[in-house]
Amino acid sequence: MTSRRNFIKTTSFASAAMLINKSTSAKELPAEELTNQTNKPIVLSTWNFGLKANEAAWEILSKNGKAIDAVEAGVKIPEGDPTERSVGYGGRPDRDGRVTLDACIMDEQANIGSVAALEHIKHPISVARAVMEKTPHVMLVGDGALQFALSQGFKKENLLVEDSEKEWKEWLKNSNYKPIVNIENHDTIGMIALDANGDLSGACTTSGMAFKMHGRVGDSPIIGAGLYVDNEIGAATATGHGEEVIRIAGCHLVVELMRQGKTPEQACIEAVNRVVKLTANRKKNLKDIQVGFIALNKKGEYGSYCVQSGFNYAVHDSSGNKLINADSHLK
Ligand code: SD4
Repeated sequence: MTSRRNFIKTTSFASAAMLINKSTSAKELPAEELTNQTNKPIVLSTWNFGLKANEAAWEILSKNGKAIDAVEAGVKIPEGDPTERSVGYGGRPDRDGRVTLDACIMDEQANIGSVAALEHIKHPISVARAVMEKTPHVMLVGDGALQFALSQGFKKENLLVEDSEKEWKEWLKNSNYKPIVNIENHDTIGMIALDANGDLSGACTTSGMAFKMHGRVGDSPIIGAGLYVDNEIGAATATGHGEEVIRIAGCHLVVELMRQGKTPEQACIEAVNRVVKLTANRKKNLKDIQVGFIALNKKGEYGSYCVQSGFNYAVHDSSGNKLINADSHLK
């Protein structure tokens, strides 16, 4: 297999060893003992901006904080950054010039909350969390989600920044909706974490595909598609063309594959293979599609896979914070 995978194995073994006993080096421990250890805490998130997001999550995880608090704090970093043009404030608008946001969150007890097509609120992930904690429901959309957010004290703001507005006006000249693979790069942030207590949680937030139809909802706020957590098994999150992730109930599939004994990377590979197969069956061009998964299991082992090269993700554990290029089906 690739040297990257070996690198991953080496680093997770090394961190496991550090957790076992600070004065014992990895070499002194028998391999079976190392593999029985859990690499925790650990947090993974999609794309380059995952590095900064991981730092915020690590602040909480490294102090024995809860994974659910870590993932919310982590994804709020790109949400609040107007220069990140695919998440939260500063996100690209739909074809009507409206910034509509999708987000969801899931904790170790299978509590879930989600918002879709939410406008004017900078941190949709926190609204999703409020849906989870303060309503009898799991998902609120559009105006209802906005009304709920306002009732909870969230501030109504203009999220359309100048650069996004300019791009949208440029796009209007041809109004051709054809997302170009990896051009919408650095988009959705999906984050999954295992805390020091051994609990898993995840969060996912995005402004969705740029210039989508008004009202279009992608995979990111859909539990089971853009995110799934099973505290007995593992967690997964997705990025890329949401329609394709929804088609295979992607993240639920990845977690179920881990339940069947697959490693996180094997599970991501098999889920991507499903996308590849369905795309061929539907006689669509795979070159027009990007889907990437990242996954983490209960032992703190992780992996990823995507359709096209160019997808990366950030991992922070006790050995540090690093960016990893995901292996891809198309090279
Ligand atoms: C969506 N999955 O709305 C998101 C966008 C994304 O790479 O991740 N694009 O379909």
